[in-house]
Amino acid sequence: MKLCTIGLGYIGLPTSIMFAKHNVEVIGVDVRQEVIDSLNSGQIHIEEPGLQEALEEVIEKGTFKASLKPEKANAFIVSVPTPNHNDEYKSCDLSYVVSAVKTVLPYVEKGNVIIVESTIGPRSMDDVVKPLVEEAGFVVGQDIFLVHCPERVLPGQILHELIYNNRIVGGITPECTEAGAMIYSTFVKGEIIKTNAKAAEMSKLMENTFRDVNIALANELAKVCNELEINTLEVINMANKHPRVNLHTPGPGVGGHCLAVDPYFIVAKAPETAQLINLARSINTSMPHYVVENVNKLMENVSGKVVSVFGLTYKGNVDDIRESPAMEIFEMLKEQNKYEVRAFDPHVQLDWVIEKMEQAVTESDLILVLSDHNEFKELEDANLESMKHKRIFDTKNVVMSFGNDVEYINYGNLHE
Ligand code: SAJ
Repeated sequence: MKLCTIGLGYIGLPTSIMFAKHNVEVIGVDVRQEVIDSLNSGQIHIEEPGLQEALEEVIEKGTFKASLKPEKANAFIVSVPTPNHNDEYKSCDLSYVVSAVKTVLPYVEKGNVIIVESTIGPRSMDDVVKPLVEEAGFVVGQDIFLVHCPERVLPGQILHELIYNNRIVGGITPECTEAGAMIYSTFVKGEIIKTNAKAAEMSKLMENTFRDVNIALANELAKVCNELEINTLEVINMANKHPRVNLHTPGPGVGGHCLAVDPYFIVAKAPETAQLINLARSINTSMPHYVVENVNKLMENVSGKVVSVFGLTYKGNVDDIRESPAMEIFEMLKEQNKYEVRAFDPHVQLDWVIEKMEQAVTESDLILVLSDHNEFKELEDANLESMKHKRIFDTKNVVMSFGNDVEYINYGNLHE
């Protein structure tokens, strides 16, 4: 089988490499020349455990090639970004998907399968993508098999989850579904769940919305507990011992290109009805302000001047700073013009990010932890002696050890 993938980002690249590992001939297409050059020379451009070795393996095998142009293939997978539109309800911007489908259509032949993996608003396949394929003169379900197969892998565990997660395959017709399922059976060991395109779209959105709403609940409870001088984290741990309770973890806000984006796709399609989903979004987007407010309080009572931000990424052990609440907090603190704000993140290579932890903490009045990187778990030997005020505000509850004379603050004891 020959496969042509469009979009070599956080999902498209691991997916392409996974097929190539399983002896499928893969042409990976991207519009960024530097990404093509880097991949063809055997170097990945994103951080994901195991991916570099996997790329080297498929280049060695000769089953993967990156290119600016698509080629004829048996199947095409579209894995491009779907940001929010800048409209009232932040609806799904399908322009990259539309453009990717239009790019491949000249290469498509009867019998081919077109799969959209990008997360899309409800009904996008039926109302937008299908008409594009029909306009090109194909009968969907007879000539061309059109499928939505949403990606549902967790950054940081992508290579494992690609194989072992269950996979939802939603065709425009049952024939399309069968064709899509056949393709993923190349490497998927989880269950392949067959459905229609609309249900597949909605399932992906429901999953991320479930998580976003639950995190909003945890964030709201953290604020309430803080107001009432109750240790939230202790209570969440206790409550979670109930057999049917699974409270999520409060944090500095919800980031990434999924949870902070996808729930709006539902809201935009049913704004009158999707009240809770919309409210959850606004609770989560309020968290960076809440963190900044509390930093100001903490700094006020030591007359501090230097804040050392630990972690800029949207979550731990990844290098992704897209839609990152940590970045938002960092910017907000800087804009206030009250403190010298330093950024330290071992996963982010930018020239204004401090490389050495010692340098980031010297003369500092507060370490503000915003991402749960493994490197932040043990700060015992981090030379915190050089800090002016030895204090840590850990919004991710990740720091496990920090030395005796350090004041440690998290959402549990923020009120004290
Ligand atoms: N977060 C919290 N508290 C929690 C859990 C997460 O504040 O209890 C925050 C994280 O710090 C981060 C954000 O939420 O800022 C999202 O992180 P995440 O680990 O929950 O999820 P993502 O965005 O990395 O990946 C999600 C996953 N979806 C679900 O778990 C339902 C993944 O399976 C999807 O494939 C991915 O979205 C996607 O691409 O849509």
